[in-house]
Amino acid sequence: MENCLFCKIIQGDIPSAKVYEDEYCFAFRDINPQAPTHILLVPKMHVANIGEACTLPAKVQTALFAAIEKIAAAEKLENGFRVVSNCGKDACQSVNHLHLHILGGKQMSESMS
Ligand code: DGP
Repeated sequence: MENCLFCKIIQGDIPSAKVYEDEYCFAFRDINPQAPTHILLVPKMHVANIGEACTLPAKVQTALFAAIEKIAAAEKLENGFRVVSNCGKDACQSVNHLHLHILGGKQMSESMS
């Protein structure tokens, strides 16, 4: 997708701190971390947000969930982690390419809003 920040990161046109890549997914450290570990996991195929995730091929959906598990293990998040995906204006989504925030490395609050 032209003019998509995360498509440019996936293609390597914009540098990032990559932590994981496979045929369908790419993951990199958030530029503005909100936890000791804060990773963005994205599908290489462009969709705007999690509200459109069902349009991704099943193999891509499966790869995303498998990647969460691999990244959590690689980052040693054995005490737990949180996965967040902001969707649309009310959720303050700022980049319109589906991304899953993987947050961990500290005790988080029970509040999610
Ligand atoms: P959201 O607000 O849910 O759309 O999250 C977008 C995230 O993307 C936000 O936490 C900051 C991160 N971000 C924005 N621009 C860049 C960038 O150029 N590089 C990296 N690594 N992260 C970025």
